[in-house]
Formats: sequence, C-alpha cells, structure tokens
Amino acid sequence: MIVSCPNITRRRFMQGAAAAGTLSLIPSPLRRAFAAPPVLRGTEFALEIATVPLALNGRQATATGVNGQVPAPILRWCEGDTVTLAVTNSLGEPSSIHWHGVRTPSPMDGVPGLSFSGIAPGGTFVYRFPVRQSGTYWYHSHSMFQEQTGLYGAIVIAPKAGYAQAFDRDYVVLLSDWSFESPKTIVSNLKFQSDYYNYGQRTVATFIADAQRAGLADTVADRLEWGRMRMSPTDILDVSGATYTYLINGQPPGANWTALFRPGERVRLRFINGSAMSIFDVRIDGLPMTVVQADGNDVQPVTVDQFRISVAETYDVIVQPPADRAYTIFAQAEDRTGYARGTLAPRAGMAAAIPPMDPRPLRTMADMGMAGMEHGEMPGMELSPEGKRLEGKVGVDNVAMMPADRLQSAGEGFPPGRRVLAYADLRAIKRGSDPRPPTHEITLHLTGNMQRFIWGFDGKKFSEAGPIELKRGDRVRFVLINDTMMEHPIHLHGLWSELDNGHGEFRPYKHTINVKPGERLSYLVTADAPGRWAFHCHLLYHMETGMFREVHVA
Ligand SMILES: [Cu+2]
Repeated sequence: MIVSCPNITRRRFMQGAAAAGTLSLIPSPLRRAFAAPPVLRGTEFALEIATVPLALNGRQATATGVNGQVPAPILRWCEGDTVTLAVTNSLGEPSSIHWHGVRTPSPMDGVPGLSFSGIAPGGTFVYRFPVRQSGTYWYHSHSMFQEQTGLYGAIVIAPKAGYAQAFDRDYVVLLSDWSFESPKTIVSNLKFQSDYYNYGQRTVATFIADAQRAGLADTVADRLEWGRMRMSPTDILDVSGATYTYLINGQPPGANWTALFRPGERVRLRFINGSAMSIFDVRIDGLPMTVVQADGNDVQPVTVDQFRISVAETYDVIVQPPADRAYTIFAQAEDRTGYARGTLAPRAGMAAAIPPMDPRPLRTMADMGMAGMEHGEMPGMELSPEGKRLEGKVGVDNVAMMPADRLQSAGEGFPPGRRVLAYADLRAIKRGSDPRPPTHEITLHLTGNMQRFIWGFDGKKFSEAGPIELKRGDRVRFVLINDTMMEHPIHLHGLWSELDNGHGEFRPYKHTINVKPGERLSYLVTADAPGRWAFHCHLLYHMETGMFREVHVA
C-alpha cells in the first residue's frame, strides 16, 4: 500500500500500516479487482513489452501491455535509489519507454531519434538512472501509437524526507481512453474530417433556439464568424466518446474500480491522465478534494470540488470520507461524451449514484483570443500579435489577436457555485531552486490547420523546424500563445517548466502545461541538463501530426 522505503521515517511509514493490514484480510479472488494494476517495487525491474489480449465490455481486442498488463504495472521507487530497468521489446515493431516527468540523463529519456535509437523487435534496452525526486509520475511508449493501445503505467516515488501531508492510504487513479478502432484509423478519420468524432455539431434546431435567445441578427453573425474560421464552437476534443471507452486503472465504468477506506481516514488519490487525447473533469460528489501535489511537486494544499486534468498531468489529492458509505469518483471527458468512473467505499461491492454529466462546454470568442473584436474584422492570417510573420508551409487557421492571461480560469463547462481548481491556485510549498531572472524569452505560437488536421509551433511541423538551442545553465522564459481553439498540454522533457502564475518564487514546477484556447502564458526553464529533449503537445494525434520540437541543451 503506502511506502516501504528503508529511508522513510518510522513515523511516516506507520501511516500506511493500517491500510496494508486491511488489504491482507480481503479474500484473494476479490483482491485483484481493486489492487489492479499490480505493483512492482525495488531497484531492479524486468519489463517486457508485448501484445496482450484485452476484454472490455464483453468485446475482445489486442492491446499493448507490459508484463501482460494493461495498464502497465505500477512502479514504486524510492528517492535516492538508482533504478535499473531492463526493457525487452517482444512486439513486431520498434518500441520505447519514456519516464514522464522523471529527470533522467538524456540517453535514458526514451525518445527514439533523440535520446536513443529505440528498442528493436526482440531487443532489450537497459535503463539505469539515479532517482533524485519524489512524487506521482507515469511512463509510456514514445513510439508510434503504442500509448493509445495500452502502453502506459504509473510511477510513484516515495520522498526521502517523508511526506509533507499525512495520509492513511494511497491509491493510483490512472485515467485513460481506449478505442476498438486502430489509431491509424482514428488519424485517417481526423484527416478526412477533423470533426469526425464530434457529434455535438450545432444543428438547425440549435440555430432556432439560439436565434430565439440571442436574436436572429446576432445568431447569424455568430455563425458567419465561426464559419469564416472554419471551426465549430462544439469542437472541444478531437476524439470523443463516439469511439472511446474511458477507463480508471484499466477498468470501464461498469467494472467500477474500487478503493477501500475506513470512515475518517485520509486517503491520497494519485490522479494521472494517461490518455492519448482526453481531458477530464474530476469530482467526487459529497467529498471535497484537497490538492496537495501537481505533476509530482508539492503545492500549498487547496480544497476544491472539481479539477480539470489535461493529458499527461498528475494531481495528488487527499480526501477524508467521513461516512460509512460509497462515493463515486467521476471523471467526465471535457466534451461530456462519456466518463470514467470508480468508487471509494468502506467495503468491496458497494456503489454510489453516478451523477448526470455537466452541460457540454461551448467555445466562446474569448477562447479564440477574439474578445472585443468587431464582427467581420477577421485578422490577416499571417500576422501574429507581435507582427512576426508565420511563414510555415502548414498554413494556420487563425491567430489570436488579443491573447489573454487565463490562469485564473479553470476553463469552460463548470456550473456556477463549484470550486474548481485553476492554475493560479497552484503555489509551490518551497522556493524555486533557481532565483535568477530569465535572460531571454522564447515565444512560440501553438498553431493548427483543422481542415487538414496538421498541428505545429509557429505554423511549422516538426519536419520543417530546427531545434530550439539553449546553453547549459541558461535561464529562459518560454512564452506560449495558443492561436487554436483546442487546448494543448505542452510537455518539455528533461527540464522543469516553472509556471509563472503570480506566486513569484513559489511558482509551481510542472512537466506538462495545459494552454487554453486564446491563452497566453509563460514559464521559466533552467537548462541544467544537457542533451536533446523532446518538446511537444501531449495530445497523441497532435504530436504525431507535427506539434513537436527538439530542445537542445549544449
Ligand atoms: Cu495539441
């Protein structure tokens, strides 16, 4: 259950003793239902990547797993150890494993073509690196679409100095999206029609309803404006519940993955979004959640009713269920086309009501960075707000004319009255390790061509752009401006991204930063690790269609 690192103090370890005792009393046939996926501990690991038969909702499929498991086993490490992971590829194609958010030397980072040459079919690559951090992370394939077909798992690293917050139990809650369609089919469907999976298109009926509410002229103008941008306000996620089944720890909603507690205990839930394309809004009705960690780093505790978790992010929350009853862990896809569901319960087999989904969010003109614009005044397509030409061959749909600071907002689609986590709420519990101000800025526009389903930075695909060059020791401000109407969780490998969210030296350290439509945000980076690092949108099909760069630290 909790930590068993020799370097964890006795006092901290005792917090886990009661929970471990409870688990051992559970009859073994039941145990797997809420112990899955299995846990591997220690410093030496043998991991085998192979196809795995998967049964989900009565259908059979072939997935990509590790040691026969989807999700892959939970790896429990101890801060201060050196871990060795021998990864054997038993697939018929090249593979790889990337340790997401873990600061390894560049050759151990697991990105084929940048860190190493990948793991050939039948080959074994031995990863070995010191563990110099703690927290909740995850690992996944960085080869083709294997992440979509199951190659992802949790990493939990116990802190050497003990936990900042006490808790009695500790569970990984790994969210993911599964499709019975092959990833290649999904990509070709999106290339054929970018709203292929979007069944929420506004229709004649919604036009009439909008016209009655907002007036005919405004409604026509609104439709014309969206039409000119070749976009739809119902495009929230590119791939939806039309093809996805949403999973918690590999379990579909009906299987009801369950975490046990005794009333009054403090339960730490380690949420990881291991999806390919799905952003989730998470809540547990009747149970406030205290967020204590983001992307593996402790934050000042903040209590909320709901949080949005973008692809590849992690949030640790502590809940304290007071009553002898079940609570539903409810993770709606942002576009409300489906949900993942699990249960917190004092005994196995219990369930609570599944709440209705919240109303579907709609993109607004503010999401386009267009708030305040006159109708009909679409900007020239090539000019960014700084007047810099976007000279890519990709072509971009749109440029945010008035990109805004949106860190105070959790985004769209939350009913009033709910406390929802915003990025501005994240405040590190300790000062950042590099007090130097940045010496220069790197500004990048997040761009896209929806019609052709091509994504990039500054209108360029990866294949058209050179690396971003940094010198070792540089202190740099990255500025991201989202010119698209989709969110993009931007992940920088190897270096921390210190989100500049108003907390000065206490800015939170993140590995993945979700940039909302029309948003301009920035973060500081210390280039303290040499090598070739991947820098990309973590939406799998955005990365694969061009939203990827190399950051080179020389
Ligand atoms: Cu993206």
